[in-house]
Amino acid sequence: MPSSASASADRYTLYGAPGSGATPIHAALTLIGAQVDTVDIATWESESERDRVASINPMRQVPALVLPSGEVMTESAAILIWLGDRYPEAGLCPAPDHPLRARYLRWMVYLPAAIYSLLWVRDDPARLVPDPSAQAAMLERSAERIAHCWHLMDTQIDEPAPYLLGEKLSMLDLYVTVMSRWTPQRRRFYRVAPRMTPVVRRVDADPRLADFWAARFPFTADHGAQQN
Ligand SMILES: N[C@@H](CCC(=O)N[C@@H](CS)C(=O)NCC(=O)O)C(=O)O
Repeated sequence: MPSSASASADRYTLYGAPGSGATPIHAALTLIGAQVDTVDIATWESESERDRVASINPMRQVPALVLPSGEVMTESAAILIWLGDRYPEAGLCPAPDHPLRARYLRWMVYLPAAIYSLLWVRDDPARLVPDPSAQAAMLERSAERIAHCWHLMDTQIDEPAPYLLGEKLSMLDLYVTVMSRWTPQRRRFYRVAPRMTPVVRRVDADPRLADFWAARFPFTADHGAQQN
């Protein structure tokens, strides 16, 4: 996957944190070969962390990406789609007129709509469920819902060959690989999404991303690459 001259001249600032929704974006920029300055803010940990990103993203969330033009972009799927289109030579998405484009957009939007949005509910349960005694049920049910959404995707996606959209690794593979390490984590994902399992393991083991994973989202016993 060659990096073009224009890609290596482009410089981005990525607000995120290791393991956050900034991770697939950072992985994509690594494959693209663009320069990335990172600002690590673990928004899910505290109000004071969220305050740190408020001037960049009034939603007080990461990821947020400052583009070479100076414009700020938020929304992980939109950023990944935009980067894929901006650097076609990286081959990380089907072109707008490609037969796989509809499938690509469908699943790129499904992930934040059906799954990622539930993380906000879980990150600080008191925001929606003030009664502490009710929070455990909400956490359990939202984890079940996420697992079910992975299962529904798994049953509808074509048999991966070898990636989710066929021969080429795409933004969709990067997105699923990172999100499948979040709650309810890989052990559960492997059970509910057996067709996508070899894909995420393949992306975990991609030699072009080995240094990146080690530095920005090291594998652990809870969501590691080797876990069954
Ligand atoms: N729709 C956003 C969701 C971003 C999001 O939920 N980010 C998490 C971190 S991975 C966050 O900042 N959470 C802070 C909070 O719970 O308010 C996207 O797709 O980028």
